[in-house]
Amino acid sequence: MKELILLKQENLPQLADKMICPSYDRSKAKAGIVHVGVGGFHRSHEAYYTDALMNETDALEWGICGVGLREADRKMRDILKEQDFMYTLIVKHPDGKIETRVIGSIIDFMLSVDDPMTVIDKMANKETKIVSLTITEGGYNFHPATGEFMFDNPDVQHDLANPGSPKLVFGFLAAALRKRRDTGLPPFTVQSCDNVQHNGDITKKMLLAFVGKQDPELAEWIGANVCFPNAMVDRITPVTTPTDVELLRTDFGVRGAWPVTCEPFCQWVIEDHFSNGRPAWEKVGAQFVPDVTPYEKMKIRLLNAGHSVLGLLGSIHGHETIDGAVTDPLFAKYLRAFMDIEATPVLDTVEGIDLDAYKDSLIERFGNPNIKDSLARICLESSAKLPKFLIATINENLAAGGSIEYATLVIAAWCLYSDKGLSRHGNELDIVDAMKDELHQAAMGTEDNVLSFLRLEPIFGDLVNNERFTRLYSEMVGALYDDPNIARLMEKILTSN
Ligand code: CS2
Repeated sequence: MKELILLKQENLPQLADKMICPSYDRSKAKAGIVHVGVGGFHRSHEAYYTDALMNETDALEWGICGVGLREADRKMRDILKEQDFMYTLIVKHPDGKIETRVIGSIIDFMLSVDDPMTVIDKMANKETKIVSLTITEGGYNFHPATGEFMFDNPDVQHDLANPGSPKLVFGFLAAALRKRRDTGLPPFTVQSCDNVQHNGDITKKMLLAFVGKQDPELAEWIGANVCFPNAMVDRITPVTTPTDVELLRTDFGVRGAWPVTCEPFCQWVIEDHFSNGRPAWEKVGAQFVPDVTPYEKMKIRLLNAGHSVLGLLGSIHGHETIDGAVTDPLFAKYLRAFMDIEATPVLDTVEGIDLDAYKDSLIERFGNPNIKDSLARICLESSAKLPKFLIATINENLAAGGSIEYATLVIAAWCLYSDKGLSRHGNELDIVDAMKDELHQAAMGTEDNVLSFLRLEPIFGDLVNNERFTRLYSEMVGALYDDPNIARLMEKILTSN
């Protein structure tokens, strides 16, 4: 067997015969961006755009230093370090075509759990112009129903008491911005890349709440000087599987641990206000717009919510992947009806975007048979996702007198999922959620009190007091607990609308 080529800087000339590789001089790159949360999505999205830009324009001042705030990030750091911080991006087209490229934009990686001060110093370094974040929906630490910063989080308490050795992102941003102010450096931009509506505004609000408690003068300076552009980010990025690592070996003769796979589609719409310069990402496909609001709402309420609809209903039905679910005619019909009847009426118009075409394209993207996006990934951390993806749509439809059937069945399914954790065939579902125990406890109470699940106030706010919603929800939960045949209920909703 031919020897495998290791993914390393020194092997780039050999690798370049097999796939697109960085053509820029990585040794001259500087970390203009410090990125917190280097998972699959950052690697298929911001790091990809930045690599493309460095290839095209030699923008060497915009390299990325990755930061991991959790012990769980050690594995990624170790693997990337071993590969001189490079990895392979495997783009899988629906027709089976595969494109691979080595991404070289990440040039360093720090773990704050080892030494928080090095991370603070890196963010406070003159070269750093942007601190970007992919910290997941839950990482923003706001109460889903009230939108306020949750000070009772023990890590927040720790960070307030220990400004020099924080654990959470807000503690790091505060310490680094303080240092920059005190040394007379301009602030960096704080750029959120998560699926949270108004992600920049929310980041600002959370940071100011935290810093306001710790150091009101600094909060004032941040409020007046730091930019937090809102952005819509999009690229479906499933969990990497051993088959992907194997594909690199067998089809390309490359040994690279932890490649990232994704769909060909990629979108990034960003508000153009930055505190300290920015990469010309528009040269490689990003869009800069004055107001991202309509784009982000459209994406979260159609794509992400659509994922959750397929994820929860599909898990109970016994589907395992998004393409498996969306190629089931009943699920495809239900998804489209949810989008048309419940999600679309509460969207704002997006100039230049044909919503019908956008929805068609979503269904096509979900159907990509080579992505194999697992429903387990879609359903993980549902407690942080559903309030923003789906419950917001229910609330807006309740206020406007719109339809709520399609989404309500998803909440009823979520209750059964959290209670029993089983598919219709009795297979155990792998539930990963920071609130898993609370969800389970509340759902378990359903047989005694049908509204028990809805009493999780941090998730549902005061929905439990809405008569129209609770009436419908009670009926659906009752029917589902009698017979967990979700398809029957989906059909019933479809025929009555
Ligand atoms: C998914 C997203 O996490 C989820 O539930 O909907 O990860 C989705 O795949 C991305 O936002 C696509 O851009």
